[in-house]
Amino acid sequence: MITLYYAPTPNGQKISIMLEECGLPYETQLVNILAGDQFKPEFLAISPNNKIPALTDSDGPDGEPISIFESGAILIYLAEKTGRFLPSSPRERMNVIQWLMFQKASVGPMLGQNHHFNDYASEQIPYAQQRYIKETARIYGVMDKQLGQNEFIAGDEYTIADMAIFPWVVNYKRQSMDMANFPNLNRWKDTLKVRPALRRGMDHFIRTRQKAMSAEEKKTLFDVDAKE
Ligand SMILES: N[C@@H](CCC(=O)N[C@@H](CS)C(=O)NCC(=O)O)C(=O)O
Repeated sequence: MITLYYAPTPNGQKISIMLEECGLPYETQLVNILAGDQFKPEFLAISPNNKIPALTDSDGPDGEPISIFESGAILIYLAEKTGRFLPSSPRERMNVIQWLMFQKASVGPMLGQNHHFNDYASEQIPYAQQRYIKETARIYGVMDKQLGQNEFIAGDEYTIADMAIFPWVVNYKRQSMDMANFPNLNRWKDTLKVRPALRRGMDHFIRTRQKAMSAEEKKTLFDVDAKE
């Protein structure tokens, strides 16, 4: 059995999308990152960086159990397990992996900082707010250009790289992005959002997501020193 350690955030949704797209049976273990579940020893044993998502599979390689953290690694694992959404030819496979790495190194971290300084931070820091809005626009521009020449982010097939990026781009309003400036990215977003499996993945436990964080929850999530 596959167990997904999950919270309904973009990094969690990447994996619920992939599991739904593959039709794999799985159970979900909710990790309440606002209450500090990610710091519990039993969770740190499978996710030492105290972040969701993580995944365990009782039927891993050679039939032995495996546990994995980092969403990119989990997506590659599931793609290899099922033979889906990651081409097998070396050139095409590397193309998908480079766009997946781009998501992990640029889209997630920079858009995450955009959310942090423009939404969660209790202080207004204009330099940081603008820095991450500009960086978001630059990254949207990179994707828009790529999608001007390709149907999907890594070519003409829907892959794990698209699944990794989609849950971030649907937050474009929160990131102060105007999709009219990114018509190819907008076309891609609108094509993907009607996929039933992607919708199920995006909606997975979405009702448990709260609208606003309390001061105590912000301290749990952002004030690392407070936990020492
Ligand atoms: N690089 C990680 C990032 C995961 C991540 O940032 N997860 C956030 C939620 S979206 C989290 O669990 N935060 C809890 C914390 O930082 O304490 C991945 O791609 O899996």
